[in-house]
Amino acid sequence: MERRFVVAAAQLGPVGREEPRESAVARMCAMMRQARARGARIVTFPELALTTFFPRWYLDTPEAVAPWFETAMPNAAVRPLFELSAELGVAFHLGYAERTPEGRHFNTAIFVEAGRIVGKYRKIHLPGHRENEPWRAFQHLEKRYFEKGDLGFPVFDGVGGRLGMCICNDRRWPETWRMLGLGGAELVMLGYNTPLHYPPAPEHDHLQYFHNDLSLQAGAYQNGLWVVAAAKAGLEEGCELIGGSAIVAPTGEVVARAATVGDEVITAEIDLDRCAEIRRNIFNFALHRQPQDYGLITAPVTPD
Ligand code: ING
Repeated sequence: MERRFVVAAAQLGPVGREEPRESAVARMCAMMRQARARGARIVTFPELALTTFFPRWYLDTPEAVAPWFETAMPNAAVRPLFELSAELGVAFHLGYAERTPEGRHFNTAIFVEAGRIVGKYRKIHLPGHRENEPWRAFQHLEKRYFEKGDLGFPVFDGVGGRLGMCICNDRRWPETWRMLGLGGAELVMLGYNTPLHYPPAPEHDHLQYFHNDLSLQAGAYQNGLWVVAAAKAGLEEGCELIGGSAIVAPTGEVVARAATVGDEVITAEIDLDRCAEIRRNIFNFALHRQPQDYGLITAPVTPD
């Protein structure tokens, strides 16, 4: 399969608390058509793309939490996206809240090609907190609603290359990118829901777009891989989420960027063989890495 092709990030504007999944899916189908019209072979949708970002609220009963999770994938609400993907020949990444048959809960992303799930990832770096913290303008209770992912950082074959995924906060951790790079990923897809306001350090609010770029560009450059990142953006249930969806080259250059905080498709032609410019030279892991000196990186976490 051709190693040069067009990729797309489909940024979603706000998804309201009462907005049915079918509505979010219809918006994503419209963007998949737009992406296809521009020749895209892959489209990346955001984290938790089917619903509003519910971890912003303290939900204190299982009955209040359950409606936010998918108990099957695909399911009736999402099937139109799978069918359109197969019809158009466009593969896609989708983030959603997963409840397993055993009753475990994960912040999950899948990669679908030709109507089949060929890759799955469960978020490992869960930000925020576990208990209600009323001092905050809004909560960030991912540690309450999700378990840490248990699938590692998979790298899998797709659209003629080696693909990987991560989710939102994962992008801030260099270990995420290095694991995917060591796994041979040439293209990493991710979604995010990032509030502009960060209650523990409001003096950093003005840096949220910068930190998004910094994380994506460093991850791409230091591991010689392409990055396609899609935001859920805009004023969602009173919480301003950043946009800044972007496509980043293995050199760290941003080659496409969203200009709005609404539904917006961005595209770029990428060449997977360009990863070699970095992976054969400056970040040639076999030649230059010194893992015997990095012991602290995988030492068990010691409480502060
Ligand atoms: N959201 C945010 C993120 O890591 C956050 C949480 C926001 C952390 C701002 C630090 C600063 O982008 C998710 N969903 O991880």
